[in-house]
Amino acid sequence: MSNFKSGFVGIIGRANVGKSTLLNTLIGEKVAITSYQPQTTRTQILGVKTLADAQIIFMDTPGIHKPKHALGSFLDEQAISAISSVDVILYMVDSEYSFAQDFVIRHFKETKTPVFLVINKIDLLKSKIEIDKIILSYMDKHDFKGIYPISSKTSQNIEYLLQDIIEELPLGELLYDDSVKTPQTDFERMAELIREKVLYHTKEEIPHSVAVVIEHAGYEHNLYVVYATIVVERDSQKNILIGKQGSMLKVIGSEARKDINETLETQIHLNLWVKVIKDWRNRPQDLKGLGYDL
Ligand SMILES: Nc1nc2c(ncn2[C@@H]2O[C@H](COP(=O)(O)OP(=O)(O)OP(=O)(O)O)[C@@H](O)[C@H]2O)c(=O)[nH]1
Ligand SMILES: [Mg+2]
Repeated sequence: MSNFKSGFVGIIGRANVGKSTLLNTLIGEKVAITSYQPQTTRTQILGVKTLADAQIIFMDTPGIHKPKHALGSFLDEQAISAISSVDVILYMVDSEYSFAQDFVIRHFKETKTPVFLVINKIDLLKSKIEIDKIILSYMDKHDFKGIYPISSKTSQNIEYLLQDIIEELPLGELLYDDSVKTPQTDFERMAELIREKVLYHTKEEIPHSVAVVIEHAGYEHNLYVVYATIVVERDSQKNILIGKQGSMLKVIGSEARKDINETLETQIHLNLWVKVIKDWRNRPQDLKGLGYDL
């Protein structure tokens, strides 16, 4: 009998703790976008890691927060639903604490799934005492299967975490072809990479008000041209995104094209447009059209 193992691992936690960065470090490729802005991830994003003895499917989720609109509730549902369908839960925290986390921990009591407490960003901590303090503050919250101080950025302790995850997985077959790193389509990945550049170049409300749709793509002469629309909620946001004489959109487009070409190992030409759909985050019908499938 084969000893091969396979299974699902959910990465959940508050926004901005580094869940998507961990996913990318584990997979060794940018399968999820990341940013210094909270609420970057908007859907469940799968990353597939195939080793000689196991295949692990990691599920990155949106940061859990107090929902203020339809998109917000959708994000929380995406994160919470991951808990019930995985073999291992990675509950990620960093050096901060908020009551939203107690709300999440309550869900762990309702499941038999092992929960690993993953303390990320230890590269930012000055001493081991600081790590111990965080560990102590979580000890009485739940009977965690293991506690892992890591750095998604420097890869510290990642290998050790990976080995313990494999221990918990059931025996099973390959679920994805061993060459697959993520089941996302190229269009989905391109839209996300464009949104990532918007997040890095805008502030305040704009990052949360943006969605990106790939309208179509195809060869024009010898060039593969991708047409994408950045959707915002207000005219003022559209103006900011376009910038003086189109300067902002130019920077976003140029960085997105470079990253798409590098990440997807392709050669595209990118055509970007900006469009206003008033209040789309509160309209379930529009959410669906923008890739957030309710
Ligand atoms: N110093 C340090 N920074 C990190 C580490 N991991 C992530 N970050 C940074 O933390 C910020 C948030 O990272 P993300 O991976 O986007 O966080 P997330 O938890 O996926 O956030 P949401 O998708 O908004 O829920 C980014 O600026 C990352 O570069 C780490 O181990 N060390
Ligand atoms: Mg994320």
